[in-house]
Amino acid sequence: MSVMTHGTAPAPAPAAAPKRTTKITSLDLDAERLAEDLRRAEGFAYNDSYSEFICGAWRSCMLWNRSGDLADTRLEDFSGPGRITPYGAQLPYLFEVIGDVFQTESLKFARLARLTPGSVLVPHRDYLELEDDLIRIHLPIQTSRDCYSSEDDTIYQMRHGELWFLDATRPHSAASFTDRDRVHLILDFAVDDVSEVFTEGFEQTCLDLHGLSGGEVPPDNIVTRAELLPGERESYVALAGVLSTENYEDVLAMVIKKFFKSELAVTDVFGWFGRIAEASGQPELVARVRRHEEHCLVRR
Ligand code: YCP
Ligand code: CO
Repeated sequence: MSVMTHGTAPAPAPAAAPKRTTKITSLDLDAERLAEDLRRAEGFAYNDSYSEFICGAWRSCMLWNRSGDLADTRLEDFSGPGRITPYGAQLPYLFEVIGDVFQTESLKFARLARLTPGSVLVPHRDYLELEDDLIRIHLPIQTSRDCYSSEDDTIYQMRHGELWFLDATRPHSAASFTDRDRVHLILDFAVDDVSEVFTEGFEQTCLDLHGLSGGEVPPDNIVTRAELLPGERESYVALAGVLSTENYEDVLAMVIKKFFKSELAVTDVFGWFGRIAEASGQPELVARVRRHEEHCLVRR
């Protein structure tokens, strides 16, 4: 029976726990069963949706989505639970892990994402095109010490088997400097707080949820970068001399790679790239950079 009476102000909602990117725990993955799923997933057809956020290739396939149809490759608003796709059903081990760890009633999307060697993501914010933000979980299932992630101005590493909550509403990026695909399982849940995504069994055995809200990237996962040297920015701005429509993505990739290796702020990525475009004297490229920046970080 409802205790709400007409004219009574609703009780104030409890203050939402801060959402900060956090390592939740390390999963003890079964190497053989995971390898079997990864082998099967090598044969999947991946799509290039979201190529505007990529220099190189970040290819994904849906394991769970609105329709259960592999052709629905983008995040979208919908009500009710997500449905497993034929690819999701072909990965018995990952299916089991997902079911053991998460309350799948609120799971909207599950994807496998392959970041190919040498590729980088353009700093971007997710969910801008959706009505509501989702709760994003990452599980790296094939990665290396030469793969990096970023949030705001922090560079960090998500290591194999670590379960992460990502605040995908903040500017974030990734880079692969290795020679094989980085593969992550990426999950999106329609809940308000990350503490709501886990099964009770998992919470009891694996989690101290008190440490979770208000968490942050553990110092051990943070990567330190080289100090920016005098003259380096100018050397990059000199790429204005070669910038063209055809190598737009290549020059942007160079700036993003510099961000992962030297102490730039994330705002410097489009800052430096915009400066390169301006110095090139090509107004159409300046406008393209501004549109691109807005699409990635402000609105779409
Ligand atoms: C997403 N972030 O999660 C986006 C697009 C790169 C990563 C592609 O949908
Ligand atoms: Co993203």
